Amino acid sequence: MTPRFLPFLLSVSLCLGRAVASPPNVVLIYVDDLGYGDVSCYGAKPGLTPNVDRLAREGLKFTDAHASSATCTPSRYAILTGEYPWRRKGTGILPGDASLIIEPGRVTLAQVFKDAGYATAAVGKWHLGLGDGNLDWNAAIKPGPLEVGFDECFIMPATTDRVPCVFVKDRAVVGLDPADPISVRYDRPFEGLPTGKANPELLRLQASHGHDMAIVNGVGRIGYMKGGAKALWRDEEMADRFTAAAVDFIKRSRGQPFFLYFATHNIHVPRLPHPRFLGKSGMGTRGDSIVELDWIVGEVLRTLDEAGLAENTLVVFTSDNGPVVDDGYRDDAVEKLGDHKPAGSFRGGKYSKYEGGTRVPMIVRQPGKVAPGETKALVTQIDFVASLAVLVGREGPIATAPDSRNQLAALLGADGVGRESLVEQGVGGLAIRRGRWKFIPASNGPRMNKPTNTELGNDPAPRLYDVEADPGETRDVAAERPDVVARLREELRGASTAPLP
Ligand code: NG6
Ligand code: CA
Repeated sequence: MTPRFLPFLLSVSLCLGRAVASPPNVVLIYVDDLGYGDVSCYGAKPGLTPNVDRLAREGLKFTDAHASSATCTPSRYAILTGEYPWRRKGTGILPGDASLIIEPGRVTLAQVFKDAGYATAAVGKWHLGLGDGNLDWNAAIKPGPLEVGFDECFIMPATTDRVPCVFVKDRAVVGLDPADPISVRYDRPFEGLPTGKANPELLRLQASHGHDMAIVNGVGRIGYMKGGAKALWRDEEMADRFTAAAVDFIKRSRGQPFFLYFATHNIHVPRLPHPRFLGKSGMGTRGDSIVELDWIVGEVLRTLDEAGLAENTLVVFTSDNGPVVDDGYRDDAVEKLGDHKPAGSFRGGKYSKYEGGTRVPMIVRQPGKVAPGETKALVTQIDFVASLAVLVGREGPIATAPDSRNQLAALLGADGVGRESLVEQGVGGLAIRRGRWKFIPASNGPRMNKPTNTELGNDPAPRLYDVEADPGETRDVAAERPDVVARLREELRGASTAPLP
């Protein structure tokens, strides 16, 4: 090679080096209560979810991906911190007036991106608490998402069925009239205001269990609130509002790397999709909420296409816990379920230690980077922090994410095995997966979550299942394989009692 070519070659290779090293934008679509079998590409009836199916066609579909837990707050804590939630007190399902449970300054998933120069935003469901005690909803709402790595947010504080039923943008309630301040509490009603319990005649959606406190938009909620009339959300518009915020962030962030945490309120109860989706699924409002969710996914994909960002954006689609049919309202979900199987072939669902509790749909797409297909790799959302840190070029371990491991190769499809083992959290305890084995220790907890009619996986005898041969966890093989039982019992004990860093 003659020396005069060197500068040219050097600049080409530097350019290529930069192009190869240039990390993609990341859009994480985090769905609420979507079960393994709830979308067509995972076994629901054809045509229900064309946009999610497109994602699966163009991306990598996981068949053994897990949320950390079978309910919302702990799974969200895990995906954002990289720490198993059961290591900390206070990480169960939070009321809407709870304080923030992620310590400000921690290296969260959002902070990883922020430190790498990304613009970061949280849109949709939060449910990780806000403030640090006695929060005044009429003043600056902090600490919150902006103190744990997000540049901006447009969120609902807790769940669709918990007060306060308002949107929070950055640190303020959207549309709040100072002359009509908001008060929120969970311990007793506000005098003079109707409740679902005292005034069921005011409800347009009856509760099947709980949900009998404040009445907002004719729907009984959990918790009590007063004031803020102009700021109250309208349930039927929530998908449009959140989608508009997500689309706006993507469009504004074009030209710089960005991370969008888009946590949909679909398909949690109360299921009140926009009227344009009513009747579209033929499965009642739970199915219609899935159709609305699919529209949301379509809007995100369309925005990326139109902005020319599809190639350089890693889209991750997954859910915070397994499915539930009746979660507290008399919508028509049970009656109209038909032969739809929300948890696919898995046992249990939301709240449960069986696979239906944490095994969720997960699709990863980046055209040209992630080869389309299907993978059996065992993966967990807890590993997003460490894995995506590697994606954006961060070096060194993250001390506050002790359970998060670099599984980037599995997430991008290069490694078809993934983790050797992971811990699953149901209501009332833990279970462990190692390869094909699933061990559930003995537990005297209730067998059923009665109101939702879900098997919890609590059993006075320890159980062992071969989930490869028997995905439905129907045949206990503990007596046949005492060696595996002993090994997994020990491993779970070790993992759950390991000292905190
Ligand atoms: C339960 C609620 C349920 C749902 C759940 C949290 C009752 C009877 N049940 O306590 O409706 O809100 O909490 O769901 O109130 S999660 O997906 O946010 O974890
Ligand atoms: Ca949930």
